Amino acid sequence: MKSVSINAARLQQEIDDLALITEAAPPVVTRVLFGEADLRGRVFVKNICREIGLTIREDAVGNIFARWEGADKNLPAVATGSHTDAIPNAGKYDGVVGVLGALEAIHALQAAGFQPKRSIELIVFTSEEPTRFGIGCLGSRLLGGVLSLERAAALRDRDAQDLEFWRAQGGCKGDLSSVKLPKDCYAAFVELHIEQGPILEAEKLDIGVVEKIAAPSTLRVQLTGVGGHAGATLMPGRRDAALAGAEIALAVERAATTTGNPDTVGTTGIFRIEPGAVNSVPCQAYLEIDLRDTLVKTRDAALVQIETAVKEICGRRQIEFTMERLNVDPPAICDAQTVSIAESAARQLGFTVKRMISRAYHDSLFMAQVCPTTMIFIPCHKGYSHRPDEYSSPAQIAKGVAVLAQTLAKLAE
Ligand code: HGY
Ligand code: MN
Ligand code: MN
Repeated sequence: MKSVSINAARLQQEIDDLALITEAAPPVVTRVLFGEADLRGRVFVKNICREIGLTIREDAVGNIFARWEGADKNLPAVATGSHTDAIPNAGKYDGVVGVLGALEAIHALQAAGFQPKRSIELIVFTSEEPTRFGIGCLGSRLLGGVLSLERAAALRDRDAQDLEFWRAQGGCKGDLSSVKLPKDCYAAFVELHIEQGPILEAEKLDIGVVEKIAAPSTLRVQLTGVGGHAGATLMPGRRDAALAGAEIALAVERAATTTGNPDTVGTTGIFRIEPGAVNSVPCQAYLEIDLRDTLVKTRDAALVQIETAVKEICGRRQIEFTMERLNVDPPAICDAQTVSIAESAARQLGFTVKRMISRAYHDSLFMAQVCPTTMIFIPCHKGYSHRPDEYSSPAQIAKGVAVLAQTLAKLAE
């Protein structure tokens, strides 16, 4: 095989072009599940897959599979991939580096004359972000059989639309029961992703290899108080839903900062109040709470502390509430052998590398329940992510792609 050369300029152009497919005004990137921008983004990626001769299929929830056939079709393939959906007010690299970068890695291996024994398959996962239904990794959860078909059928977006409605919008065919992957369908899965944290940049390192992915959970709380005229409703006896929500948001912060584990993080990322008129006492509040941790024990203790606080606050303020755990997931432990293959690839390429924990969740969290999995991280500026000034340089991205290409070649030979 000739030496593998990554076309950083071509890849950057593709990243920049995809970033222009957005629901918002560039440079803001937003592509929510099966919305118009998400659908155009999928077409954009599939066109590149076709240009490099990959065979494409889509499953019943819209996960896209693009395969480079290996010499031995009977062997489990090697998979790589990530997501192209993006939360509101996002940047252009989260997920995209792992999709377009994987295509560039495959393109470069083809150009170098590499002939894979095992097929290499790109997966573009449906709805890695939680924006549509409140739960992240919808596509990889169903691939891994982690989300029951009943739970999937019960999902509703903020307009009470269900998954069937959005599957139809996405042109998905087939029954959801066909999505779950058979055990050992893949020999390994490797995801390239920006770190979404400051460590690699701060330590001036080229590459991170992920050994563990933190345990995420999401709590949905609906609060109902009593509305009224802001001027005519005196303070005593008010049942203000927003103030109950405010106390709950502070209880989330308190729970996350008192576990004794610095890796516990809690965020009230969604906080909507109704009717949203300055001169009207809020009668409704809706919160979505994101709680994560590298340790299940402290994550679960913090979750119970928050739920207890919700009950106490609503009792004291005479606020009715409903509370639902949308997801409470275990952490993922990455496969030691796959980790060391990726780490050796980085070293053989002369890059500096460290093993690390991913505090962000990814589709790898669920692919780790399907097959041996690891992730390759590249630095991102000041760790910024989920904001438009998210940034990794073409050189940093090219190093990640080169390590991915070398890792895929090793796994597929
Ligand atoms: O929220 C996360 O960790 C991921 O970026 N969706
Ligand atoms: Mn993200
Ligand atoms: Mn991501």
